[in-house]
Amino acid sequence: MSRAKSMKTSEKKRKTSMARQVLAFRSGNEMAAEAGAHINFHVMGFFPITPSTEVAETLDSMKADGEHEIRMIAGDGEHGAAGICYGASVGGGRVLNATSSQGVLYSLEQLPAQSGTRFPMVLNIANRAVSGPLDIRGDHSDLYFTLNTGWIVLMARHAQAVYDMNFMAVRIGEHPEVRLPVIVSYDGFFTSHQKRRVQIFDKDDPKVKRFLGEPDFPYHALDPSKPITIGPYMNDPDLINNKYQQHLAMEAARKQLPLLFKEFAELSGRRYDFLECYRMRDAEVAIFVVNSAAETTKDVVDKLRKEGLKVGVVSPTVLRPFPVAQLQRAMKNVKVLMIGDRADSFGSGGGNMAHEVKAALKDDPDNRTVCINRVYGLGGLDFFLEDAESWFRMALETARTGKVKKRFDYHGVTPGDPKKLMEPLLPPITAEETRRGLVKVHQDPEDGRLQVEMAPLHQFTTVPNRVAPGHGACPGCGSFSTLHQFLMGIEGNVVLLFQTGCAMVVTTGYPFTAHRVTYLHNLFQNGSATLSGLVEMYHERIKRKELPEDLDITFIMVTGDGGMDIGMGPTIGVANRNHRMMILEYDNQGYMNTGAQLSYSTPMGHRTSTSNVGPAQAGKRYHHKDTIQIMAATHIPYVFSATEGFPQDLIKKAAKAQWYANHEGLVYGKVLSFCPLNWRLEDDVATEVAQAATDSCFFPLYEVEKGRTTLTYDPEAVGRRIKLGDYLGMMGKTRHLLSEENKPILEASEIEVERRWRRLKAMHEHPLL
Ligand SMILES: Cc1ncc(C[n+]2csc(CCOP(=O)(O)OP(=O)(O)O)c2C)c(N)n1
Ligand code: SF4
Ligand SMILES: [Mg+2]
Repeated sequence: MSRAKSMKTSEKKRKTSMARQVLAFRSGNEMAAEAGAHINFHVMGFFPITPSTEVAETLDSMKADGEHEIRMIAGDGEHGAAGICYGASVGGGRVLNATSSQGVLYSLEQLPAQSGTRFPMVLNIANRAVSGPLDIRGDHSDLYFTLNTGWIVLMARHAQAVYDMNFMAVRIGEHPEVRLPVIVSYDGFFTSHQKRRVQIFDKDDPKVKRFLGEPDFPYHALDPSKPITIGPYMNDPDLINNKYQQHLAMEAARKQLPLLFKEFAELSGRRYDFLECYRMRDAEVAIFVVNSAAETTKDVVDKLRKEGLKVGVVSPTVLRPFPVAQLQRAMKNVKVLMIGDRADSFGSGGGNMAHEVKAALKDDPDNRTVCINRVYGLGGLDFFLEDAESWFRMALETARTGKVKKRFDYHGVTPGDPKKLMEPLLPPITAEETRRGLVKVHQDPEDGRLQVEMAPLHQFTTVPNRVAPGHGACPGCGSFSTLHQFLMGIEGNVVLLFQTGCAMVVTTGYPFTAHRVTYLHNLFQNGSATLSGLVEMYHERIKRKELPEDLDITFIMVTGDGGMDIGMGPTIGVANRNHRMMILEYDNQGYMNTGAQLSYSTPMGHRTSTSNVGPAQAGKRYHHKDTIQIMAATHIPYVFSATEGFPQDLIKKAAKAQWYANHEGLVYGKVLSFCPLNWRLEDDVATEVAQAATDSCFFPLYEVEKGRTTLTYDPEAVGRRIKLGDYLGMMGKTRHLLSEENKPILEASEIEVERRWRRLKAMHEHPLL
């Protein structure tokens, strides 16, 4: 047979062993979801965080359309989501998760437990900068934290690779000699959100199923005939052996990956290797960069090659196990290597990639490559062609002169002007401006409860708003009207702490702030603990006479309903310690800031981006969390609910809240907060909708003062009770619940609302309940 004919035959053979594929146009997140749906993982535990949220959203929407069977479980935070994933994986099935940034850090503790007990799963990380300050764009500071967790780390430079790596992640993780969990890491926004032309396997092609095989766990927690102990207490001398076995598993992965890459190439026609080397064969100067920046750098290589310059790019496809031998081979002729790090390892004199690459080259006695390291692109700062070119020119100059000007530096830093001082655009609100005597609070000497005398409502319009106008909230957003109404009832100095959410994000885009009083943001879930620390410092410094005794500050944490999911633990801690502060939750029934995912306060049947409506699903599956009752059960002095539909009631409760927070301890209040964007209705109907929520008894107005429950408005007593359906019919997100097919959901919601309402009425009537 001629050589040409034999090549044709092997090409044909290769093609016939390939799975059928279709051309599509998808982003990296969508590709992670496509792969997830095809693999049909048993369970996905997740928690929304930009820029990875879309993976769960897309899968949820596919689930609503009946396209896969993955059991989708929304965690209470990433720590919970990672726990759900771990629990599911010890059950012997396939498990998926996706997260970014703080989500990686908040689940970090779970990752070594997963790898240390050798239960495989797949975690997609759309890389994003870690706080603080909060930045939602991409760098590799989250990824670097995972490098010591014992997970295999696969890198996806583009959307196609995200898809491909998810299939390979299942296989390498479940290999009997490996049995390790796997991270698939891709750049936030650049890869997660940009759509590309991609290939997707035909779901009915049995070759893909054959490639994936069936999960075959040698042990799991769901076989009562073979009881096993998972996660025993283990000290020396065993732990070191456990870690050694993990090391051996990584080394086994190192051996198995090339075989897997080959097998995948036969299935898909796409070949991967540990390192992607672009025009490296004779390169004398090279750049080492991770993920999407490598794609940009390739264009610059082509340009410089036209000038006759011997340059190339190296980018790892696998970070764990680190491709040491491949790197040593790739650097054989390279005189100068510029290593780009999209995160710093502060104080170590370089980024993690620089240290690892240098360590790998040091072990090659023949290697003479000079390494330069630049930290670049932090917080999503773009890496342009010009940046890559300037690195090449610097490396070429080093190769020519043999002199390195600066081995380690930052690239893309803009020095500030120390003489330029920030002037506030609006003056601060002074305590005197807010002390207008419009509310008077007296304590009843008999039962210790409070009476509030209030001036007519119109007089409160004179109270200045502590949050300046011009912030970035949607028109009609209820969080600011309710917050302003609430603060009208609070006199004197206030310090505000916002947990992460819409209200936080839209008021403080650096260098601007809408806050005219002192404001603090820490993390999404840790606000109550943070504020309790500040409150105690305030009292301690007053006690030590470092601050004036009459400073009179009221401390208020503002949180969304999502913040009361992920932050429930620290909040209960603050309640148990009974710090003198208050927590105001604006409940807009979802994680609006990240694109309207379900929160535990989202009621049953409501449509969100992770509780979609389709032929196979009708919104959220379970009832809303009763946060007010949870907080009442902690026996703090004062708990209340309110809405902007009843402003007098809200302001009165604010005045009581201030008194209790300053005299007795923690106050918690929940205000129903209108979100026209995600509730899908006009932006000027907040009052009607809020009133309907209360009149349908879905959102009763009441307070629990020193353990005594009082309804502050009873729609039945004033003849205003309406049906739950009348309230739900007002909003686009719930209108589907009025259809004939969704009648059972509406009826279940009515029963639950009625049950909670009757219980409250009984508590109102009986002081001991
Ligand atoms: C540990 C962690 N997980 C996830 C996020 C992403 N995140 C920021 S705000 C938010 C939703 C906030 O919801 P909510 O508290 O209800 O406030 P809203 O946006 O609705 O105003 C999420 C999921 C984060 N910042 N940190
Ligand atoms: S999405 Fe909703 S909660 Fe967020 S700013 Fe817009 S209206 Fe307000
Ligand atoms: Mg919310």
